[in-house]
Amino acid sequence: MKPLPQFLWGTSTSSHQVEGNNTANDWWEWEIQGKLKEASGSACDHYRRYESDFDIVAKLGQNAHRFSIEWSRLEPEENVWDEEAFLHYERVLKALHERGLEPVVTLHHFTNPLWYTRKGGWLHEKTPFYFTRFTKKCVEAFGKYVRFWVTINEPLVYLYHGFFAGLWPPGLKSFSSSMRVFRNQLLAHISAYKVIHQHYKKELNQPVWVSIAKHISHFTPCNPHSWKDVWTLKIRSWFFNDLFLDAAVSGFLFFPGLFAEILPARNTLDFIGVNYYTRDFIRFGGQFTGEKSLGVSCEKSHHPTETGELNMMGWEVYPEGLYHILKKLKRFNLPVVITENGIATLDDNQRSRFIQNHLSEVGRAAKEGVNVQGYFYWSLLDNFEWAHGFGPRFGVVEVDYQTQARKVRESAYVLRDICRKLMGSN
Ligand code: IFM
Repeated sequence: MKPLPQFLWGTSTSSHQVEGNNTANDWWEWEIQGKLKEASGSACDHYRRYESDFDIVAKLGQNAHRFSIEWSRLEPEENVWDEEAFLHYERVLKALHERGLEPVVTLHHFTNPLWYTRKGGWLHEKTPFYFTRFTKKCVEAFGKYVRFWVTINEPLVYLYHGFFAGLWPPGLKSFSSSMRVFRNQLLAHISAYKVIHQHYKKELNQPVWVSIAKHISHFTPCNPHSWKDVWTLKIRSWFFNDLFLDAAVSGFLFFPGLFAEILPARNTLDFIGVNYYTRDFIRFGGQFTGEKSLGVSCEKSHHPTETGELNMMGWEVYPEGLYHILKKLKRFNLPVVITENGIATLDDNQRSRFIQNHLSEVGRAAKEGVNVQGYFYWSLLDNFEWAHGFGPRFGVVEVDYQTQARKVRESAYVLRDICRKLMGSN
C-alpha cells in the first residue's frame, strides 16, 4: 500500500454541473430535447470563472480540489482533438497549483461526447478502447500537473439511471444493457489504470494514485426480522456497493448464474474513492425477475419511525452511515479518500451540522484504524443537479444564477476550521 503524500482536503465539482455550455455532450442533447425541467445552460459559468472560484477555495484553507475534465470538449468529434480545450484545462491545472491546491482529476463524470453516444456509448464493445484513448491524451497533456486520477465517477449510479431506470441519457430500461455497461466500465477502468501507470513510470518517473469514485450507501433492512428484506439488502449491497471494488481489486468478476470472468488485471485501485450521502431502508419488492430488478426486486424507502432528518431532496442525513461504510472498506487495506460527501439544503446551519457530524464519524473510523487520507465536500458551488436542475443547493458557496455572483456560506468556514485543525495550522 502506497500512502498518499498528504491528507487531501477540499471540495468537488464536475464539468457539466458547473462549467456551462457543454454543447457537445449527451446531457446537452437530452436537455434541448426537453427531457428535463431545466437545462444546464451556462450553469455556474465556471469555465470562464475558474480563477476567481479557485481564489475562494484557496482562501478557505483547502489544500486540494477535485474536478472533472469534459471529454466532449477535448474530443468533440471522433479522434479530433481540440487544442484550445487542452490549453484551457492546462490553465485550470496551473491555476490550482499557483494557489497551492492539489488537483484530483476525474475523467468520466456522467457525460459523454455525442459522437460516442451515437456509436452506442458505454454499450459499445470498443468502450475500453475509446475511453483509454481519451485517458492517454489526458495523461500525456496533463500528467505533469496531476498525481491523483479518478477514472470513473459513480459507475453504478451512472449505469442505474442511464441504462436501467431510463432517467438519464441514453434513457434505456434494460437489465441486459446494464450488465454490459457494468462490464465495459470495469474493463475501461482497468485499461485506463494501466495506461496512466505506464505513462508515469516511463515518461514522468513520478508516483501516481488512481481510483474510481464509488458511490456507497448505508443500507438497513426495513424489517430486520424479515429474511426477504435481509436477503434483498444483501444482494443490493453486493451489487451496488461491493462488486465493482471487489472485481477491480481481485481481478475476478463473478455474477451468480450469469457469468464469471478473469479480468485483464487485478489491484487496479491505489486508494478507494468513496462518495457517501445517505442511508436507505431496503425492503423486498415482491418479485424475482431479472429484466425488471437486477435479480431481485427491491424498494428503497424511509422507515416510519427510524428515519431521521432529511435534506431538501428527501435523502436522510445519517452521519453514522459513513462510519459503518468506512469500517467495511478496511478489508481492502488501501488508503481511503472521501471523494464526495454533501447535503442539498437551503438551511446553511443544517449544512454546517452535516459537515461537523460527518467529519466526526470520519475521525471515529480513523481512530479505529481506517486509513482515511482525504475528504472532499460536495460541492464547492451550488450547481446543476442533473435531472433535478438548479433547485438543490449543495454548495459551500452560494451561486446567484442570474448574476453569477458567489457568496461564501458560513458552512465553508466550518469546513475550513476543521481542515485547519486537522492539518495543525492556524
Ligand atoms: O451532484 C452529484 C454528483 O454529480 C455525483 N455524486 C452525487 C452528487 C449529488 O447528487
